[in-house]
Amino acid sequence: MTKIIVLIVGIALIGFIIWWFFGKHEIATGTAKVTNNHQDIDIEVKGGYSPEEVVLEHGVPATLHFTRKDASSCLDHVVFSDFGINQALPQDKQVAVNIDTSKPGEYTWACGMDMFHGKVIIK
Ligand SMILES: [Cu+2]
Repeated sequence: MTKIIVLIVGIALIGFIIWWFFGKHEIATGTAKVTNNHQDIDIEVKGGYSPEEVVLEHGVPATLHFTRKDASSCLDHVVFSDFGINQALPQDKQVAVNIDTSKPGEYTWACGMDMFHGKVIIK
């Protein structure tokens, strides 16, 4: 009996590992809303970024509104190295980060310790 249980647990564990490494992990993508030649999108910061991929329109001034709901100090800064931005995110406060959309491309952002990441895609 014990052998069967060990076998089942073993198979379940292998299945989990395969799923973890090879399964498709969906990335939440959000598209900014454009109103009066300005685009805005809200990003929740809680154990990561949601959405963690943001699509912006090229040439339209953009603002990302970050709200940190996570108490961990890990996420208390957001860094856009391509734009020279290092913005503090006080907990439960919405913080606006303006993004220069003049050049199409992909730009990543990260937490202050470079552990959590997100991406801005300017099309
Ligand atoms: Cu961090």
